[in-house]
Amino acid sequence: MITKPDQHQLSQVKNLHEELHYHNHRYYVLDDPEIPDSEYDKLLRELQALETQFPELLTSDSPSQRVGAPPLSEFTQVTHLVPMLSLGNAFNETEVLAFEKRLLDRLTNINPDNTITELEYAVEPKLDGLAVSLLYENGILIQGATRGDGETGENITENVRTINSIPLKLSGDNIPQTLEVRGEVYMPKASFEALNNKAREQGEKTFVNPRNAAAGSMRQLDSRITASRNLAMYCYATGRMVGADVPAKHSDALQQLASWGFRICPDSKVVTGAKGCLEYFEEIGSKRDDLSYDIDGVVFKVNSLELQHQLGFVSRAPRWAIAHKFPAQEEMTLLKDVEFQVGRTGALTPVARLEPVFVGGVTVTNATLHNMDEIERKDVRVGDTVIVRRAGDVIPEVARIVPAKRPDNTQKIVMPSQCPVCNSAVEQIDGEAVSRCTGGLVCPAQQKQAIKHFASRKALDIDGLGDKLVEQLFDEKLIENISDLYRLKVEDLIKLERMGEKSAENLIKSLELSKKPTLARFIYSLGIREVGETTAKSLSNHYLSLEAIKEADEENLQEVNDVGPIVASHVVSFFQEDHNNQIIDALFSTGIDPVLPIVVDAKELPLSGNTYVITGTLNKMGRSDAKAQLEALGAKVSGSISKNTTALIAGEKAGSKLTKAESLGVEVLDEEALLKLIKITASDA
Ligand code: D41
Repeated sequence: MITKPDQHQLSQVKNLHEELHYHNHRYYVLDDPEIPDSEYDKLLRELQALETQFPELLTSDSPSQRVGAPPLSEFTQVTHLVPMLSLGNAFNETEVLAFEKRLLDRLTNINPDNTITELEYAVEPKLDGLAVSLLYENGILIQGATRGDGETGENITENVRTINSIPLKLSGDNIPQTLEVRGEVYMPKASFEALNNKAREQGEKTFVNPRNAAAGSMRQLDSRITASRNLAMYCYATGRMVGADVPAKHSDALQQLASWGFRICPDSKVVTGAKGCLEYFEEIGSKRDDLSYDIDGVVFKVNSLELQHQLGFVSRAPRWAIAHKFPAQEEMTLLKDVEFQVGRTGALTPVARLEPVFVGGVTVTNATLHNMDEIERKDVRVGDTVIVRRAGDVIPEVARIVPAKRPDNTQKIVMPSQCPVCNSAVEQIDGEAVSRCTGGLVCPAQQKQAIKHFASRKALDIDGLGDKLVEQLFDEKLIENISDLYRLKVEDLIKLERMGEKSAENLIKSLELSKKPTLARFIYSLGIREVGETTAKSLSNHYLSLEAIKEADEENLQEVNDVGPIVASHVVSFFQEDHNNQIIDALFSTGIDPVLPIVVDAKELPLSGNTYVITGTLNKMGRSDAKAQLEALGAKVSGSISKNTTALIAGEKAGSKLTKAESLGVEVLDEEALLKLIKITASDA
C-alpha cells in the first residue's frame, strides 16, 4: 500500500534537515561541534528512515545526500558562468615589489590625479589542492565543476556533494538567486598520511602528495569513493552573483561567504603595502609545517573591488592579484646507497643515502624508502636518479625514480637477513609489509629508539634531550634504558663532547620537570607496540591507573575505545615481559609519578544546561570572549534561537535574531546584564 506522509512527518523531515544542516556546519565549517557524533548519527538515521518510507521527500539538498551516488560512465562538460581566472607568480621579493609598482603606475595612468601611494591587500595562504567552482540557485547547490581551462570544466557535482564542508543549502541572510563560488578542494595533511598508511599496509598504491590525493579523489566516477576520502574546501572568490549586495572589499566578500555557510581560510588577513605582503609571506612560511593543510605559497589580492575593477586583467590573469610561491619541495638527485635503519619495534626501514640536494629550504642527504613493497612498486635501484620530496616536518621521502636517467649498472635493493646492528635474524611475517629484527631487548638500535621515543615531544617531552644526545649517552654507556636517565648527574654530562655546564644543568632540570606526566603521556612514552597517543589516552581514561592496565587481560582491554585484539595482545605481552616491569619499577623509584588530569564534571558548573545565543556588537568584550566565558561556566552557546534558548545576548545593532527571540518569548540580555551574569556566576563557581 502506498502511503503519503502526514503533516507531522513533513514537519519532522523539515526539522531534521535544519538540525542536520546546522550541526554539519558547526562540525565541518566552524570546527566547533555542539553535539556528539552519536547524536548526529541518530538524527541522520531518523531522516534516512523517513526518506526510505517516503521517497518523494528525498531532495538533492538533503543532509543524507553525502554518501555518494551510483557511478557515472563519464564526466560531462560544463561552462562556467564567469570564467575562472589564473594567477601570475612571483618567486622573490623583487618580483613582489615590481608587482606593487605596476599596480601604482597603472592606477596613475588611469587617473593622473591618483593620490594612492599605498595599497591594501587581502592576503591568503595558497592551498595546494584542486580549484573548483560551485553553483547555487536560490541557495541550493546544483552543480560543482573543476576549473578545466577556466572556461569549461568537468561536472563533478556528485563528488562535490560528498564534501562535508560544502553547504548543500545556504544559510543566513540576503541569499543570492544565482551564486558561483570558487575555492580549493584539498585533503588535510593528517588525512593524507592516514590514507597513505592504510594503502601501504594493504600493499596498495600510495599518493605522491596531498594535492594528487585530492585531485585523484575528485576524479572518481564513483562518488562513493570520493565520500570515503576526507576532503575539505576553503572558498576564496565568487564568480557570478545575482541578487545580493556586492561588498566593497575582497575581505568583506569572504565574510559574506562565511555568513552563507562557506568555509574560509582562518589564516587569511588584510595587510598594507608590498611590505605587509612580504611580512605575511615570512609569517606563513614559518608556520607552514604546523598548518593542517599543504600550501605552495601565498596569494596577494588588492582588497578594494573598485580598484580590482579598474586594474582589470591580461590574458585571463587578474592584474590585481599574484601568487608568491615557496621554493620547490621536490628535487632530483642521485641515489648513492641504501641502508637499513632499525626502529623502536625492530622494523627495518630502508633509508636512501643521497647526493646532497636542497629541497624546500633544507639540504637533504637521507630519505625514507618506507619498505620493500614500496621499493618494488616504485622500481627503485641504487644508482637511479630519484625525485626527493619533502613536505612539512615529515621525513623526506623518495617519491619516484626518473626512468629516462637510469644507467646500465644499477643495483637491486635487498633486505638483509641479519640485523645490521645486532646481527639477530631478520624475519618477515606473512601479510605484513615490514621485516623486523628479532633481537628485541638485546638490540642496541631498539634500545636507543625506545629512549628517544620516551623523551620525544608527545611523550615525556624532555627539553634538551634530542636524538643525538640520546645516541651519545647510550654510546658512552651512561644510559642503557629510560630509567637510567633519572640517575644522570651534571658531573657525568659535562664529560661529554659539546656539553657545557649550563646545558648539563638545564637537562637535569628538564628531567626533574618531566617527573609528573599525565598517565596518558606516560603510557604512550613506554612505547608499547600499536599504542599511539589516542589509544594511550583511551587506556588512561578507562583504567585511571597503570596498575589497573597491567592487570587487565585481553578480553577486558577490548572493552576500551579503539582497542582491538591486536592492540590488546601487544599490551598484555608488554606487561608480561619482566624486563619492562623492572624498568617501570625503576622509574617509579626515581620519583616518576604519573598524574590523572582533574576532570570537572560539566554537569556541575553553574550555567550547565543553559543555552545562549549571542548577536550584535559587544563593546566591552568580543563575541568570542563572551562565548568562551559562558562556556567556561558550563553553558552552551548556539548559533540559532529556538524555544529552548535560555536567553539571547543582544549587543548593539542586533538584527533578525532579536526579533525572533522576542516572538518566541525568549529572554533578552544586554551587554551589562551579561557582564553581571558572568561576574555573579563566576564568584559562585
Ligand atoms: O588557495 C589558492 N590556491 C587560491 C587560488 C587562492 N587563495 N586564491 C585564488 N584567487 C584567484 C583569483 C584571484 C583569480 C580569484 C586562487 C586562484 N585564483 C586560482 N586557483 C587556480 C587558478 C587560479
